[in-house]
Amino acid sequence: MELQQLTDAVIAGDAPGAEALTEAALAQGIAPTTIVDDALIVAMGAVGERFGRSEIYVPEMLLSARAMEHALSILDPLLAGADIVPRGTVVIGTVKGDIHAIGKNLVGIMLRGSGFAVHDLGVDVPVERFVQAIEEHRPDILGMSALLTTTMGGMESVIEALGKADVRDRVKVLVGGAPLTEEFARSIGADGYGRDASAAVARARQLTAAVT
Ligand code: B1M
Repeated sequence: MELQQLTDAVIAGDAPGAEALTEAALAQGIAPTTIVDDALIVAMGAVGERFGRSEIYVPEMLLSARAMEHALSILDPLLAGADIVPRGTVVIGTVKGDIHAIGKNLVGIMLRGSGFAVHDLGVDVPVERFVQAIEEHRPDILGMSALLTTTMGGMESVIEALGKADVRDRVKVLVGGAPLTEEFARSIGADGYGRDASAAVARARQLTAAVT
C-alpha cells in the first residue's frame, strides 16, 4: 500500500479503512512516526484547507478526526515506547472553549513515549481544573493546547490563576497548538512552546533537565 491511501481514507472519514491501512503500513515495516507525519498529519492539514475553502463542513471534519483517532489508537502503544525510567510528570489539557483533541493527544502519546507520566485532563478544561491538577498530580510540567485564535488567550488566564493560587513557581508551563507562536508563548509568560509533538518533547526534556 501507499501512505497516500491512508491519507485519503482519513480525509474521507473512513475509520475502518484508516485502521486497516495503518495495520498494512506497519506490516510493511513503515515506522509509526512516519505514518503519523507523512499520512495522518498531512490528512488533517488537507481537511483543514478544505474546511477553510467551505468545501466540507463540521460533520465531515468530525468524521476525519474520528478516522485519525482510530489510526492513532493502533499506533499509540508503539509510539509510547518502553522507556521505564520516569523523566517527570506532565498534566496536559486543551483550554476552555476548545474541543480540539488530536494534537494534544499526540503530544501526550509522544511524551509518554519518552518517559513522562502524563495526566490528560481532556478538552474544554476550565481554568480552575488546571490549577486544581497542580495540587492533585504535582507535575513538573503543565501543558496546554489551543487550536482556535479565540481560545488561545485562555492560556494566559491559567498562568495568571497559577500565580494567584501561589503555585506558578512549582511548574513549568509548556504551550502549543496551530495558531500559537514562540513569541505568543513568551508574551503570556509560558516557559516553553512546542511547534509540533517532537518539539514539545524536546522542550519538556529541557525544562525538566533544568529543574532536576
Ligand atoms: Co476545528 N478548526 N473547529 N475542528 N479543526 C481548525 C483548528 C481550523 C484552523 C480549520 C480552518 O478553518 N481551516 C479552524 C480554526 C480557525 C482559527 O481559530 N484560526 C477551526 C474551526 C473554525 C473550528 C470550529 C469553530 C468550526 C465550527 O464549529 N464552525 C469548531 C470549534 C469547536 C471548539 O473547539 N469549540 C471546530 C471543530 C472541530 C471538530 C470538532 C470538528 C474537529 C476536532 C475533533 C477532535 O479533535 N476530536 C476539528 C478539526 C479536526 C480541525 C482541523 C481540521 C484539524 C485539527 C487537527 O487535529 N490537526 C483544523 C485545521 C488544521 O489544523 N489545519 C481545525 C492535527 C493535529 C495533529 O495537529 O492539533 O495542530 P494540531 O497539533 C499539533 C501542533 O499544533 C502541536 O503538536 C501537535 C502535533 O504535531 N500542538 C502542541 C498541539 N497542542 C500542543 C501542546 C503542546 C505542544 C505542541 O504543549 C503542551
